[in-house]
Amino acid sequence: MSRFLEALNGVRKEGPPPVWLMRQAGRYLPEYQAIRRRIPLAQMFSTPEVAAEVTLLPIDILGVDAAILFSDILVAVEMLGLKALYQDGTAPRIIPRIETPQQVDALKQIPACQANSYVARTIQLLEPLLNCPLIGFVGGPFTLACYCLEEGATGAMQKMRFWMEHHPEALKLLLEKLTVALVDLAKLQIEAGVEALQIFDSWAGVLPKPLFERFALPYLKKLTEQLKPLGVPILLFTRHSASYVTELAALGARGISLSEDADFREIREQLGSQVVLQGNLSPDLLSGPVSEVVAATQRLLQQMGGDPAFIVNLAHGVTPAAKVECVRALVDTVRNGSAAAW
Ligand code: 1CP
Repeated sequence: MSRFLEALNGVRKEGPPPVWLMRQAGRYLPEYQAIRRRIPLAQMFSTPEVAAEVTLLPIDILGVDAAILFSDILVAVEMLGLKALYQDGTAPRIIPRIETPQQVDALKQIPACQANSYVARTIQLLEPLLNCPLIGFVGGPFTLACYCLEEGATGAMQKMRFWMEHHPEALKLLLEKLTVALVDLAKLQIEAGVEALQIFDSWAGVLPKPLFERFALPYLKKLTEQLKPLGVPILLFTRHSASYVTELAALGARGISLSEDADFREIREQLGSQVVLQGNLSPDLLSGPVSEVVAATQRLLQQMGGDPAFIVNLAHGVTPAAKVECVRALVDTVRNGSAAAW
């Protein structure tokens, strides 16, 4: 079994922990930029040959332990009859933007095999080409709702806050419809062959607790509950996850991706040995000196390197400002770092 799947099953015994990075195939890679100059982003996601090629880049260049499907959380809105518009330099936007409760009523529920069939085709193309596990992913219902309502999603969530106060029922219907779509898209990926699935509910963790419990958690719960019986391990990611580890762990997913403020030892003690923990190096390290990347990675390994259910990752995605030599140093340090850590 691969190191990544061993850690996901909590049974890794010897050798270094597995490492992969959120946004490991992105603009920091010159090879990615070369493809991106030729092909618009939406077309990269929806052309299986291109999406498969981009998925493989970090495997070939960095030698990480798992591949993550090259797609985006926003492709799921196609199942509601909407489209994601990716523009350089700003957050992606959904068109048409949802401005009224009537628009929520009118949203379609198109099956994933119709609206997002290219996702399944990409996974099938990758199967014979990969020598490591493939991670599939979907966004969380709350995060996708943010993109549907905002003019460009930001942590400020101005429109979302308005809907929470003035149209809570219509917002809940939007979250329900998104949940149905996301379950379907996750199932499509699992049926096509992904070996793990990460749910990115990025903006949920930004909410204060009462709103998190009302508008994010119930839908995340529905999503995980419907996916768990399919037998593929699920990892949960949200910004500031350290504040919500108890709630996230109660959902019963296999693991939690932790934010920078997390204290691994404390959380391991609190949650017990069963939950897989993933994280949590700062993405900012990757645009600084290599020596700091090595030092921070070694500190993390000293703390968690011997934990059988630990996966090295960042606290958030690799940024376009990351230097390839820093990303490589992180992966190499995990591979070859001080053997004293395990
Ligand atoms: O390598 C990988 O990790 C796989 C591909 C991947 C993933 C997992 C992409 C490709 N997007 C995502 C998830 C995603 N997309 C999230 C969740 C994680 C997170 O919080 O970052 C979110 C919120 C999005 C939405 C999105 N799509 C953004 C963020 C904007 C914001 O509001 O902060 C952006 C910039 C995109 C476009 C996009 N998707 C993926 C990439 C590599 C890019 C940038 C592409 C480019 O500019 O060339």
